[in-house]
Amino acid sequence: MREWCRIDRVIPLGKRVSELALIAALFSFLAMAVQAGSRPNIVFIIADDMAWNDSGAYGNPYVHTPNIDRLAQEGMCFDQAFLTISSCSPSRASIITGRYPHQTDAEQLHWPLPAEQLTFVELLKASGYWTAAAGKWHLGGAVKDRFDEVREADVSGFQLPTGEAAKAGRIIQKAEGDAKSGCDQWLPTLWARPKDRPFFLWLAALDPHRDYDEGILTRPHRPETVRLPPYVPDTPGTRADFALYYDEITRLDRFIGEVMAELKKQGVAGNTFVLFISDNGRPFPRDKTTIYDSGIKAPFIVRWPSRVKPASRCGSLVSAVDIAPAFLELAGLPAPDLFEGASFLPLLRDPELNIRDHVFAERNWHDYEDRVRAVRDRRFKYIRNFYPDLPNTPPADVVRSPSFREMIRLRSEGRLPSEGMNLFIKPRPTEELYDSWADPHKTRNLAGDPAHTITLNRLRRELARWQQATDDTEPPFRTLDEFDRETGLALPVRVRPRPSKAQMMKQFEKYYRKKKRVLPVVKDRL
Ligand SMILES: [Ca+2]
Repeated sequence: MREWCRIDRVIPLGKRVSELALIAALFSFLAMAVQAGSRPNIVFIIADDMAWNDSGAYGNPYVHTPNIDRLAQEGMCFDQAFLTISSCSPSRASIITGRYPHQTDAEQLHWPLPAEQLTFVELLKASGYWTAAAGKWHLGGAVKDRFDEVREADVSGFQLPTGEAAKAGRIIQKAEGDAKSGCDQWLPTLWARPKDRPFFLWLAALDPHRDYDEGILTRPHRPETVRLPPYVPDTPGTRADFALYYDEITRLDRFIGEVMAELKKQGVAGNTFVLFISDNGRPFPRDKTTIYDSGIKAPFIVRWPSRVKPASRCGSLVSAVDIAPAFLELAGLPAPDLFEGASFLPLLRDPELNIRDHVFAERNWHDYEDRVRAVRDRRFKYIRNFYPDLPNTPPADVVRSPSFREMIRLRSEGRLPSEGMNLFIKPRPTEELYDSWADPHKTRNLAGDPAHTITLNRLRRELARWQQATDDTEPPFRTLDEFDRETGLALPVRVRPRPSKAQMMKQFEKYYRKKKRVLPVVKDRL
């Protein structure tokens, strides 16, 4: 079965679809030979912008997450699981293709995943699984048909409008009640599944993505009892912002509980593999979009009764690209060589095993231009800033947030602590090195410390090797910022839906050619 996988690497993209049709036929034949029910169902639950450690299961006693905590009590918590990027749609594109974002042609926020990309979903589907997605979609229209059914949530609650309406800087929320969570179609999707086939569900929340409403819980979190990282100033405004973020985590938690109860009610909880993760870090300054651990470390909980020891933990490194091969392995299918990761299923049997020595991550344009790469082993993280002339601006929704407005105010008063000033400094250092054991919040850059030269050189080599192996080359053009870096308000260049990578590259070529006639150094100045 490995031979056809190798062929995939050399097939021109346009031909890949027809080759896949052949593969699909083979898997359909395979499916006929497999008794329904002998393969586990797979339920993949993905939070939107939830920090890895904002649940009871990961040691935050202030967020009310009884159902996430129950998942952990019944399954295995991974303590070293990392995403490949801290940005919504590229993170999902990476998970569903089993590849790094820059290999998907969807590495920038809102770039649609092109039809030529292979996903694990179509392989599950071709092998006999019923496949459905419910909630946040965010992958564009070209790959929707990889699922049997897609129930897409309304995203007006966190998308600024474009054109004239954008000038007010306000979101126009159309969804109401539970629909704001993005989870209201999870149960109906489960009710609608065919009962004679194994199923795969991609359940994607909008919670706890901004904007936040007050009063979504009858017992809301209190600002006095939130846990702030050292780089967020402790003020009533930042505490109130964190409490509303916690409220949305608790709303998401309720829907997770409902799904688990429904699986039990349908009598399939015992043969269903559940994986819960988040797509990127917390929507607060120095978290979301960064590739510090606060941006790319993910909650990662597996529940699979009889196979996973209850209340177990795994400290081995796992990457988001290890998910696709694991799901295929559950279905008895081989992972194509196109997929970059390794199945993490062996860790369920033995959490002490090592399936990888390093994880890799990238940061690309997300509202604002940037290009950063990182490699991390169990202890050290090395970061390379390719555009050090740009500041470490958080995403636009965070720039508009009460927490960042507080930081702007304190900066203007000369009272912002040095940990917070990291977001405004330019130029940034070209290289950063952190010791995760001594400095979990990544605030002490060791790149210039002679005591760590050997580690620095080792990780430099690892990053260069990965970039070469995955064909990670510098783009010919910088992408324009679509929001103001101080106010978070949209700039005229922003349009939605955002064009594809191919379309934007053509536009940029024209833009830079025209600009260069009058301003030869425009590329360097952006
Ligand atoms: Ca997200």
